[in-house]
This record gives sequence, structure tokens and C-alpha cells, in this order.
Amino acid sequence: LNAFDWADPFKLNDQLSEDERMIRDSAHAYCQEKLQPRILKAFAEEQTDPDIFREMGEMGLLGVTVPEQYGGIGAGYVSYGLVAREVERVDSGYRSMMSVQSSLVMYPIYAYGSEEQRQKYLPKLSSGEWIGCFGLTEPDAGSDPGGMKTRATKTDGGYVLNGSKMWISNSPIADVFVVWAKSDAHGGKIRGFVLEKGMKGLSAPKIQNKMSLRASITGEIVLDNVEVGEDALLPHVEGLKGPFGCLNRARYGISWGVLGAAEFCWHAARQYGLDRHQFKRPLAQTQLYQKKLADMQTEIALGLQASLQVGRLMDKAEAAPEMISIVKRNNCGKCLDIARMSRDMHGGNGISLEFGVIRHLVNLETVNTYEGAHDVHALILGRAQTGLQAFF
Ligand code: TGC
Ligand code: FAD
Repeated sequence: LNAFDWADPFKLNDQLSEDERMIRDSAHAYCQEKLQPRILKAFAEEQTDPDIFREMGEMGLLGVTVPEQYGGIGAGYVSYGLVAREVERVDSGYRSMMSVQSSLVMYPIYAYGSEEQRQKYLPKLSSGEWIGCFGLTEPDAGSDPGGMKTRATKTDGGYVLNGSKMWISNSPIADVFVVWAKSDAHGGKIRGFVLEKGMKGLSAPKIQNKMSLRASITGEIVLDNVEVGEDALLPHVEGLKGPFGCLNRARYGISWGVLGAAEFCWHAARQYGLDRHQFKRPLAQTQLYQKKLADMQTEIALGLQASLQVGRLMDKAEAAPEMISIVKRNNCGKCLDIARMSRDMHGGNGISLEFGVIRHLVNLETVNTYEGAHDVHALILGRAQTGLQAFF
């Protein structure tokens, strides 16, 4: 009989290259040694530690797919996914900090920026010396970013930006702001701008009292007549495909990340069931408990295979956005269910931050919503198979 590893049912490990395993293992070691011990306090006190960007930068975890000449490590999308899984095994907020910096700030500057912009921003973002944020969502434009009101108006030497962005990860501590606005000089098309902390009229107040992602700071971006030069414009993209090109990468990373959070919840439930006795036997020796563990194992194993396949296609530049919608949507929804189940299997202890599972559960509520809500990805997939758009 071939051996069965309960924790790696389909031998994911054997499907990775040696480099991929090495990147995963060093991310795992950093996350377990440096991040895991900090998370309980950070979450309880709603504190974001900016040093984490510097540490991640040192470990090569920022801009994994960005070429080495700009400070990245030039690895592939499977490696990026493996890093997201390890970071989110600790906390979705830490993964959020990493993925915004990598996919939503470094990627657009790399893919749509001028050579000057690449050289100015990418090395400092990849080292974590500078922190970045991505402003697409607005108070009145969430699932429908095409409805944004933020405007860039042409001036002699550049543009003036006005508007406000809402729910922006990292913004209160950001040095670099990638902001999307409708530009009158480009026929009202959406264009990307790179702004810097300290610009007159630019502010980023913190959003208080989040019950989810409490270790990852979130804020607004307020643009009150912010004047920028022509050099702030990302020259090589226009339209919604600009922000969506970035979102494709971040959504794909999330599809791996949530599986890390779910694995934490699954392993915790298994161990809890082995340790805790009720009715004179371990909880894990009951049929209902084992069925739940089997469901967790199955969904996680299937989710990992799916994300691996999408990652392999991304590495060959053959992945379609709809494939990413499948894995983002399904993995988020399934991992949220798994976290809830694990919370239940921990009984009363499940609501204590000490056990970690309720934290993952409330975090995954956000992850299921941002980067395209669960139902919005259903509509993307519905449109792809019927040819009929049902958004409006
Ligand atoms: P639609 O007509 O579908 O498309 C407009 C233009 O965009 C292009 N496009 C894409 N390009 C590349 N990749 C994709 N995935 C693309 N999807 C669309 C499309 O080809 C078209 O181009 P063109 O040249 O023909 O103009 O646009 P729509 O307005 O009908 O869009 C509908 C919908 C629902 C698909 C879209 O708006 C959507 O996905 N909404 C969700 C919004 C969202 O994901 N927001 C995320 C904000 S950022 C964030 O949450 C960060 S949290 C990160 C963290 O902390 O970890
Ligand atoms: P809405 O769009 O108002 O949706 C509300 C509900 O209606 C959802 O259930 C949705 O599925 C449903 N719905 C919407 N349209 C339809 C439809 N046509 N048919 C059926 N149902 C529909 N944004 C950024 O730009 N940058 C960031 O860094 C960022 N970070 C975030 C961090 C956090 C902690 C959070 C919570 C959000 C963040 N976001 C960020 C914003 C996020 O992307 C949006 O919250 C998300 O896109 C949903 O938009 P909304 O909140 O306006 O909800």
C-alpha cells in the first residue's frame, strides 16, 4: 500500500520544485518564529507593526515575482502563492499587508510604470523601507469601481486630484499611494497615479473599531486638490484593466492564503479533538467530529490542487481571470466554513483568542468580501458561461 500523509493527501509537496520548497520553508520559518508569537497581542490591541514590512523585505517576501534588478527575487506565481499560504497560516491581516505591497503596489509600478518610476519605487518597496497602498474602492463605489468619482484634472505641468477612497489597507502608514482616478485629459478613462506621503492635500485617516483584520491597519485616502507632476502618472495602462490586472494577482494569492488560515483551523481542531475527552473518550473518536475533519481535509486538499494549477498557468502566462475567480471565490467560501466549523469543534474555548480559530473566522469574513465579494465572482463566472451580464 502507498503511504497516506493525512496532512498532505495529494502529495502537494512532491509537485513543487526544489526552489519552491525552499521559498516555502523559509517563509514558514519566519512566520512561525517571528509573526506567530506577536499576533494575539496585535489583534487584541488593534496594532499594526510597520517593522513587519522591513522584516518581510529582508526575507525576500515582498515582490516575490518582481525581477531581481528591482529588488524582487524573480520567482514564479506558485512561489508567491506558497508565501501567501504561510503568512496567512498566522493571520489574514499579515497576508493582506504583504499582498497589497506585492501585487497591488509593486506590480502596477513594475507593469505599468516608467523606468524612472520602477527605479525610484521598487527597490525601497521590496526592502520594506517604504510601505505602499492601493486606492480603488470609494464610499459609493465598491463592487462597481467603474462608478468611481475621484477625478484627475489636467494642469500645465501635471494633474490635480480630488476625491476619496475608502477601506484602503495600509493607507494610514503608507509612504506610496497607487491611486486610480478618472482623468479628463484621457477622455474620462481610469488612470493610475503614484502619490507620496506628505503631498499637500493628501491625508489617510485610520478606520477605527474593525472586528476583522485587526492586525492590518485600514484607512481612507482623502484627496483635496492634490497637485502632482506628469511623472506621477502610470504611463502604460488605461481603463479598468489597469486595476484589474493587479487584482488578478492579489486574488490568486488570496486563494492560497485562505487555505493557510484553514489549515491552521483544521490542524487545531484535530489536535483539540485528540486531547479533549468527553463521555470517556476523545472528541476525535466520535463520528461527527471525524466527519468534520474529513470535510476540512477534503476541501483544503482540493483547493490546494486548484490553486496550484492556476499558479502553474500564471507562470506560463496562460491563466484567464475567470480561473482566478473560481479559486478566489471557492477557497474563501470553503475556508470561512472550515474556520466556523473549527470554532464550533473547540466548544467554549473556540471563542477565546488564545486558540486562534475565532480570529481566523472573523478575518476570513473580510477576505470573502474584499478583492471581489463572493457573489460578485459568481456573477463573473455566470457571465462567462451564459454570455449574459447580470450585474445591473
Ligand atoms: P467589465 O466591463 O467586466 O470590464 C471593464 C474593463 O476591464 C477589463 N477587465 C479585466 N482586465 C483584466 N483582468 C480582469 N480580471 C478584468 N476584468 C475586467 C475588461 O476587459 C474591460 O476592458 P476594456 O478594455 O474592454 O475596457 O467591467 P464592469 O464594470 O462590468 O466590472 C464588473 C466587475 C464586477 C467584474 C468588477 O467591477 C469587479 O470585479 N468588481 C469587484 C471590485 C474589486 O475586486 N475591488 C477590489 C478593490 S482592492 C481590494 O479589495 C484590496 S484588499 C487587499 C488586501 O488587503 O489584501
Ligand atoms: P458593496 O459593493 O456595496 O456590496 C455589498 C453586498 O452586495 C455584497 O454582498 C456584494 O456581493 C453584493 N453585491 C454587489 N453588487 C451586486 C450585484 N450586482 N448583484 C448581487 N449582489 C451584489 N479596497 C481597495 O481599493 N484597496 C484596499 O486596500 C482595500 N482593502 C480593504 C480592506 C478591508 C479590511 C476591507 C473590508 C475592504 C478593503 N477594500 C479595499 C474594499 C473592498 O474591496 C470592498 O469592500 C469590496 O470590493 C466590496 O465593496 P463594498 O464594501 O462597497 O460592498
